Amino acid sequence: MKLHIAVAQMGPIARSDTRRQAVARLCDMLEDAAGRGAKWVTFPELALTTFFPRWTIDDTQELESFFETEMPGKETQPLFDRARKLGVGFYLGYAEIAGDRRFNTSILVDSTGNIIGKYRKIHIPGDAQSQDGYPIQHLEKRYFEVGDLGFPVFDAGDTRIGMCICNDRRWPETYRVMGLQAVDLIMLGYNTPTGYGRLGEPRHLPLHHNHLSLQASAYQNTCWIAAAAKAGVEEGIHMIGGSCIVAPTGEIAVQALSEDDEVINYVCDMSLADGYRGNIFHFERHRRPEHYRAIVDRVGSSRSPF
Ligand code: ING
Repeated sequence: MKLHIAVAQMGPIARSDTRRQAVARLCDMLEDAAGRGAKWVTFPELALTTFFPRWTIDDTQELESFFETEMPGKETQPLFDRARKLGVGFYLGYAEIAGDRRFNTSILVDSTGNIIGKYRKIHIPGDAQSQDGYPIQHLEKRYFEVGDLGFPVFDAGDTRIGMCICNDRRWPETYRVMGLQAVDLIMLGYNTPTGYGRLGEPRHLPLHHNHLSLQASAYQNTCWIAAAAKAGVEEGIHMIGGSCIVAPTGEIAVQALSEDDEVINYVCDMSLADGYRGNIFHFERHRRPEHYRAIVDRVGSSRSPF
């Protein structure tokens, strides 16, 4: 079975940009992707606003201006309408207010404009307070709760589609929980700055770690991965691009070249996973959960035996 998918990478969104401007860019890329024949489009994490967790924001009104209280809302409805007109489904990342709770959220919208799945980011990176000595801050723990929906997998026709968000993609547990639900395609968005923390790591490594995580996970869980960056220098801070579509072989099928709005697409042969699922990664035949207890029983590492 062939599935034609696209990834819509975004360039920077300025703090002063309106949702209307961001949605117009998303609609343009949706048109581009549909024009190429894609049936699914993956947009980035927090695709409607600038990556606001880079700042300490004390003003409640300003902070809440970065969140959506309804989805679709007045300003996002045009994206749903365009998707329905084009007959294309999409993944969209945004900041969600649900009652008195706040999440870093993504939704899966089918080609009729219906929301068929929701995910709330579980691995919330960074800090709750600004860190002395850090050249840039990463304050998602200040603004988002841990997601409460688990890692669900949704049926979209014959394809089982899962989602995650940014830092989730660095943790093998994210993919294995979905792999154990027979996921075929994982969509994810990310905003990944270079130069975070005291790491002072060489500038090429964030991009390397991005692809390393995605390629290993696609291979080890016999699934396709569609990963969309928000990229470029956004409010003075550089974020990696490297959006890509990764095959169950672990190979990058196509990747973005720019750090701007850029659509990439690929016709995925969904049977490519079969050879791996039937042999080397036949979970039922080869996995030994009785020896994996530490993964569930422990949070941090410890020198003591189990
Ligand atoms: N961004 C980052 C990511 O995991 C991060 C968090 C920042 C990790 C800087 C390492 C260095 O790609 C999000 N939004 O999770």
